[in-house]
Amino acid sequence: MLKKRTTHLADASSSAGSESIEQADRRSFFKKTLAYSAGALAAANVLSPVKMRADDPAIMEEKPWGTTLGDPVTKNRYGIPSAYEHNVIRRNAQLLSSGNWQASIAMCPVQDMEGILTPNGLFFSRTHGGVAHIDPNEHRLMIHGLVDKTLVLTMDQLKRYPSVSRIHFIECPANGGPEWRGPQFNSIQFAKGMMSCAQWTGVYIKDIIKDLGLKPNARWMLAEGADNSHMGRTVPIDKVLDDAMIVWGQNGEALRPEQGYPIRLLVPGWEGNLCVKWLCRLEFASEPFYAKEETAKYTALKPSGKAIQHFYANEVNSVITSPCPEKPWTDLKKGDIVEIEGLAWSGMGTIEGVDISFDGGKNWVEASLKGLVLPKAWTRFSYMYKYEGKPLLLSSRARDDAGHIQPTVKHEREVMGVESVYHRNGIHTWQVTAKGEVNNVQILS
Ligand SMILES: Nc1nc2c(c(=O)[nH]1)N[C@H]1C(S)=C(S)[C@@H](COP(=O)(O)O)O[C@H]1N2
Ligand SMILES: [Mo]
Repeated sequence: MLKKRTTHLADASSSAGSESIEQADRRSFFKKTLAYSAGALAAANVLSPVKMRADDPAIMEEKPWGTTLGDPVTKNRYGIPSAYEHNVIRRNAQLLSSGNWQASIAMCPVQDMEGILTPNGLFFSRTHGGVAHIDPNEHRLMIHGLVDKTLVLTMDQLKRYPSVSRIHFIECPANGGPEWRGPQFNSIQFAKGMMSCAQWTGVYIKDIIKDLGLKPNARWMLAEGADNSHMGRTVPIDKVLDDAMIVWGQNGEALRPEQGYPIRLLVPGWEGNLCVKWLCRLEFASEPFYAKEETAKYTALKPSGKAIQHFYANEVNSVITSPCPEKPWTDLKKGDIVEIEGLAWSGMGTIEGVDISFDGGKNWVEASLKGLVLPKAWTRFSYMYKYEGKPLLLSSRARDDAGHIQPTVKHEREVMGVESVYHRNGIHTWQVTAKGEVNNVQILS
């Protein structure tokens, strides 16, 4: 009986035939990884022995919050985070600012994010002419050009279209851009903080178009902002009719002024600069054209001196958020079980898997994806690791369901050189020292 079953199994696997060895290996490898993780958890401690003192004042003493009344519920009409979280803030760097704080960027504290949604007060903020504060009653959206019916909408009229809510990241294509020539910041916030992820509520432009009618020669859509920069961007019509949205809601409330209140364009997965904030005009046209030539679009400079002109989707990418320079492992003891966590994202699809390397990319193990796994959204990954107090080169490598995988830094440099600013998605590595400190490094071999 047993023999027969064994034979049967062998037959089944050989008859699968076309299944690649790599896949089969990956599967059995994955099983082993799971077994290890579970075993490690049973055998070791997530926390090293915790010393408790009977006279610990945190246990023994009455605290003011337990002996006096708290605030009345009427105190904070709009709630704010605990005062003890005062370090969890957006940060800006002189290096990323062209000499003033209006044409600048405030980076998201990626190291402090929980789950996949960025709280609105911490969403990264990039402005070319400062944050506009628009009175929605005085704001209109004009839709014109190659449409059958021109419209000028009030905000109330726009919101009469059936709304949808979608979770998507926005990433400036310059995220990590200062680091083409090598690490610049010993910080995840500065190295990777030009991105955030939110649940956006608004209307698909294709649904408005059903109402307006599009002329057959409409190939491009210009979007213009009402802020001081009057930023204009053009988006190809296929993307517009696929999943571009006009949004007014962000994580359950109105957009924040920093995100373009009262409305912005959302072009899921594509360069953040296309997501025009304080949106006031959409024009459909047969040719790509730009409100201001110099702010028209980002291009990618190649070693040949030529630039890639139309370069829209943010490529598959990932970064380990714990540990990172801001969240080192200096408190760990040998034998501790620790969770390695990170974020992966792709503007071209859904994250399919993330691998982790402890030796700078020579060997890889598969992490597990945690929580919601959605297209063009931050995806959290996790790996339980037994800390050994050894130096590590800790890297993550994501792949998406469109078949893309992150390149090595070496490969990326071979193809793109180091002169570009945009679209860096090479494998990111943290050096973990024997003491558990974490440094930003690049592996060039
Ligand atoms: N009107 C307007 N829209 C804009 C910008 C701007 O300066 N003005 N900055 C763009 C850039 S470069 C990026 S990366 C994203 C950033 O979106 P966020 O500030 O909500 O993070 O907004 C884009 N939309
Ligand atoms: Mo940007």
